[in-house]
Amino acid sequence: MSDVPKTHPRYLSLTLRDTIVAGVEQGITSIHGLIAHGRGEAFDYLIGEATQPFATEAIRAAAAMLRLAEHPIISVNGNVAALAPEALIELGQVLNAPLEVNIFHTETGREQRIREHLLKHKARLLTSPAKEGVENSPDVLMPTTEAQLSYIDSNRKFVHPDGIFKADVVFVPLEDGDRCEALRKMGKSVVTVDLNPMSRTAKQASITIVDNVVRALPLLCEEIRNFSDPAEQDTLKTYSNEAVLQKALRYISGSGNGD
Ligand code: PTJ
Repeated sequence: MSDVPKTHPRYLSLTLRDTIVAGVEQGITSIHGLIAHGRGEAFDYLIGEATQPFATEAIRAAAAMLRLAEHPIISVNGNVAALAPEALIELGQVLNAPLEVNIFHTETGREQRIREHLLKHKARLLTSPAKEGVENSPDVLMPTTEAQLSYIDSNRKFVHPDGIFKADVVFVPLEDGDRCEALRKMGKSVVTVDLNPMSRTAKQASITIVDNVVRALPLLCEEIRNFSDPAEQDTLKTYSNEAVLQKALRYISGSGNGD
């Protein structure tokens, strides 16, 4: 880790940079992930590096969609694995859903290293006193050649038959647009977290949370934990991803307060 002092006004952002660089050094994050992170940083700056009302609205709808899913799945790439491993495990626990490693840039051993990284954090979380009583611990599924997604040619097409292939709702933070489109064409719902409200993924997902994944994931876990009202189903019926993205764009352009 670098020696950024805690008093530095951009301490949190710089710490995240350290985390993603460490991910590359550990062979978890692709070198291309640094570029993706930089793009994210620029948009995070534009939304005030804070969870805005358009993100809170999306998180509420995402919690309902994921809770009401029959077979939810959490897709994990090299960036999110480095940035938020514990929150991913917690999300798997609160949803009782497996995690599935799925990466775009093929590199020998990276999928396995991501799996081991997640399992290490799962072990840590399960033995942490604060988390005592959490019984269900998510599996970490790996891609296979047995099941393949249609409409996509990249490495992302290789999936697990009991995971992404079977899922009705797929949670895919920091996604690239191609797979999001393929999943939608296959009739699946997609929940994503993407700081860029103009990305192809943001536009094509069923629900896009325009926020940093490190802030959004704990809030999503909390919202799912507190989910009890079946009336939330109605929220989903009227939810418009496009309208929420417009709120984010208005906020960024200075013509809206995010609500
Ligand atoms: O590990 P791999 O091989 O699967 O590769 C993962 C990356 C992220 C490199 C790959 O999926 C990729 O190239 O993604 P893109 O097309 O660059 O898209 C990443 C999107 O995530 C961009 O729209 C960024 O603005 C956004 N983003 C970056 N960092 C964050 C983020 N969104 C939320 N939280 C972040 N921390």
